[in-house]
Amino acid sequence: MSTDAPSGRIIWPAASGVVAAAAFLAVSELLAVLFARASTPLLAVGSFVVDVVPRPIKEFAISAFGEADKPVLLGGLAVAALVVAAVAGILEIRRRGLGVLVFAAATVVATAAVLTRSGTGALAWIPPVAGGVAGAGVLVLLTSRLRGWARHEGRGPATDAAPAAASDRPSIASDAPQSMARRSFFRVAAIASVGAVLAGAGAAVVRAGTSTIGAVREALLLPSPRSRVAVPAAAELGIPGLSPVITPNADFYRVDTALSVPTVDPSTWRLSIDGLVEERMELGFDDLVAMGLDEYAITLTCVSNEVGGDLVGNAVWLGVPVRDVLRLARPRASADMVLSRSVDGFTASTPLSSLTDDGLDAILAVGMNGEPLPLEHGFPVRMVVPGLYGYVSATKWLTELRVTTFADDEAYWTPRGYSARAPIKFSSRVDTPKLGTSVPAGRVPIAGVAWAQTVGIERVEVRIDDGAWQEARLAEAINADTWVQWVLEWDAEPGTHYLTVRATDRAGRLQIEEPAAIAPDGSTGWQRTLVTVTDDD
Ligand SMILES: Nc1nc2c(c(=O)[nH]1)N[C@H]1C(S)=C(S)[C@@H](COP(=O)(O)O)O[C@H]1N2
Ligand SMILES: [Mo]
Repeated sequence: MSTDAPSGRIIWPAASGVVAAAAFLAVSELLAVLFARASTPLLAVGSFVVDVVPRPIKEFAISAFGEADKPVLLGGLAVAALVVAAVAGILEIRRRGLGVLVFAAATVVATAAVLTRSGTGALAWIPPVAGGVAGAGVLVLLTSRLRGWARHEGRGPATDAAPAAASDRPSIASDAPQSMARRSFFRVAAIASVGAVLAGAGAAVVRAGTSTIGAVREALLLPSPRSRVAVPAAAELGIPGLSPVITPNADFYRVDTALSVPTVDPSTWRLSIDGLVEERMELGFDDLVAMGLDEYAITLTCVSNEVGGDLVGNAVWLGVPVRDVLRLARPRASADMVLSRSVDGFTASTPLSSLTDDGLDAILAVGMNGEPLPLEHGFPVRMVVPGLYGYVSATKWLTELRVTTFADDEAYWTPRGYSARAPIKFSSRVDTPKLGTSVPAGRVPIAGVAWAQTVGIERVEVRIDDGAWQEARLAEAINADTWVQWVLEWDAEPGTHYLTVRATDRAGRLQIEEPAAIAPDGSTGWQRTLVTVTDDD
């Protein structure tokens, strides 16, 4: 029987490569539990890719996959790793050492990715290097078994080119050594695969068991706020399809560069306030909370929000004014910026005055809508600054406030095509009727939200087709830092209609009509949506 012989086959060498790669991943996962939580090669390489991909690709990923952009990236990397592994297996059987070279290269890439992550310890190189050694070892072992299998098929002496290149008809060499050699290959492959699965599962179990931050958060009891936000009943119009005035945590948009949500234990969390200050300071979580907590309603907006988009949300945050915290360290007069840093290396550049001006409620938040911050929204402490896009202000998993200058320091997004300073461009959005839906003729509420953080919305107007602008009814605003709901009752006539919406802020400025892309400092334009009105009755 030659149908299951390895000769001329690609399958078994490729499979050897894949099993070896599984050993690579499993061993590095397992060791990462001990030496460096963030240092599994796949995650580190993924994060590296996130940091280096050009802006248009990142924008495409966010718009095409939305919240699924991270799983898609990791899945894509896994597929790429699988292909490379298979190729390494095939190369190794063709020429001893070639496949090992591929594993060595992968080890170098993974180690570099791990070491360039922020917050990695001195031993972070161990998981990828040990994984690489394990993977290469398994590959060599499996390839030698494949050679043995080929040899016993009577291909003559195994050479480096043996199984794949051999094309003679099999000799009548006895079947026994051949099947023994074959069994030997499958035995090693099975042991390696089972070992990899066990090691990987073991790592996952240990991780789940020790990743208790979710439980720590559940158990965390924050003191009652000294003052609460009163959400007026008239702030909520209660129209079906209209965004609730307070966005529930589960529905709040999420944007960040973190492939795995950082786990930060409040009991060991430290915030350092350094740079251009008279006195460097360090605060623990209890110190921060002891400064006294108040509630603040603030609408957060992402610079990546297109006109009409949903990367905007409103929450009641619980926190401490940043100015009170900065005051402890006494910033020098020469400073004009605070570079806030996350445990995962993300940074944001915020004008110092946006944090210290008395009229502005820039806060270090520990709570969101009556709960401790959700893990993916920055637990245990994040910044929230009214009036600035998130990427220049809303650092999650905060660990450092570095008082500095725009001339001396730049933030994560600055060399990646976004402005160092980015006040929110005020905007308005239609929530209902939804774009492309149809509604029955008659009374139809056109409703949405509008925001102009720190200033407030004065007026929202809607135009149907090319008609006159009609003033919408505004709900009561919670404050000038939050969005406000609006509604216009419309006598909808059958046919298709264009709806256009625009806002005016309390400084008397009209929303910018000219469309602008999200880069470098936020989109502009008036949202225009198409609605079909059906003649039902
Ligand atoms: N650590 C960290 N903080 C971050 C980011 C990030 O990538 N990493 N992204 C910022 C951006 S671009 C925005 S719009 C807000 C989004 O906050 P959310 O995910 O809680 O809605 O977080 C900001 N804070
Ligand atoms: Mo953002």
